[in-house]
Amino acid sequence: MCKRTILSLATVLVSGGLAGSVLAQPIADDPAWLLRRVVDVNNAWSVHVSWFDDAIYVGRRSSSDDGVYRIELDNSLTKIVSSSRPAGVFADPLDGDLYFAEDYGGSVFRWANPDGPKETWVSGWHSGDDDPTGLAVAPTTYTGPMIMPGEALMVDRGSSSSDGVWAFSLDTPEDEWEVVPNDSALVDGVDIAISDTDVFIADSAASVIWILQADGTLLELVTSEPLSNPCGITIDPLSGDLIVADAGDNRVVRIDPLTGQVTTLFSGFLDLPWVAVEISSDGVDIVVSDSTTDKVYVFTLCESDYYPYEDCNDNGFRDMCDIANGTSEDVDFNGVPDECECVGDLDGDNDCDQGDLGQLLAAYNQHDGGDIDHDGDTDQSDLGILLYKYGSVCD
Ligand SMILES: [Ca+2]
Ligand SMILES: [Ca+2]
Ligand SMILES: [Ca+2]
Ligand SMILES: [Ca+2]
Repeated sequence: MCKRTILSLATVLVSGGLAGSVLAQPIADDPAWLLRRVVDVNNAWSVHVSWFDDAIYVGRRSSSDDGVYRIELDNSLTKIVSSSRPAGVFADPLDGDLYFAEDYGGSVFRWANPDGPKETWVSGWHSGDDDPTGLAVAPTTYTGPMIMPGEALMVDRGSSSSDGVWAFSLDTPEDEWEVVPNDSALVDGVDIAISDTDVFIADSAASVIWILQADGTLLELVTSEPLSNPCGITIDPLSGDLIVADAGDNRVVRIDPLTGQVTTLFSGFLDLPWVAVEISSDGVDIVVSDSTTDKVYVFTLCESDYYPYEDCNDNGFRDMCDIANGTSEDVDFNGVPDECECVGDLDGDNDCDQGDLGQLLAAYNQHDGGDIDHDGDTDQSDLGILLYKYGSVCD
């Protein structure tokens, strides 16, 4: 099946789950990706995917229930900690402690994983008003300028006062030092990302991605096309590319940091806030928040180039996408496309026939000897699957 067909199926699938919604859905312009999950989050603001345990966090802002929330697998929200208008959020990849910025109050806080409490981690950066916004931690493999692996950076957007970039320790509170001073080229830095070799800053008002230099100055990343209000930035761990939320054009783009080549990944958002985009440690999930649709979107990498062992039917797409978009059936709900297994073959002779039916009926309401749908019992649902597959012979 061609990529275009897969994409349109995916669009139908996601739209179908949102019947009655009057708000437009974003789309994956890049056919390697699929919009897999849509989560309702009132006043969704900054997002983060923990590299400690893969949990998705979202800051809710300008609501009566501001705070940092975890999005559970069933799309429900668990409030982790109250926070007044949270900006950037990240989890320490080594222990899962949460750090989050409050730009109005001017401090960065820590919530020790898993039970807290909320404690002021760094306050009083500049003299006067501070506006900490985006946060990032240097990976253990970091060899770039200004900080050491495991140390963090904060970009202060300044608003009407001093701006800049500050480093801080994740081990010791109130241990911060200035990295980019107020008189730099920064206009309105709102998010920051750290690769193995470089630090990148999304400057929304300047419409520029800056690269931090070893002397604390900033070099513009020249891009193949203009950006319009870059408000979120993260780094694809698979390719090393920058993933940037470009709020002016309501899209998320991929940027090659070596060539500046820009390609659109996703588009059709309504309002991308600060720190609107993050990526999982395995590079297969990109999470995007939209503060007008009140949604968090999870896009999943479907092309199997980086994960060929997740493509049992060898069609070039990860099997979870084949199942999600309807390319493959998974009537036994085991996450494996049914063409890759022999569904209903209880007696192991590579078909689904009378022998299997007999085994199922012998186990019916007794034990799990006929449990085809993997829910621990042998019942009507298993019988239905067997009858659906009855007569099939596997390769
Ligand atoms: Ca596949
Ligand atoms: Ca299956
Ligand atoms: Ca059989
Ligand atoms: Ca069952």
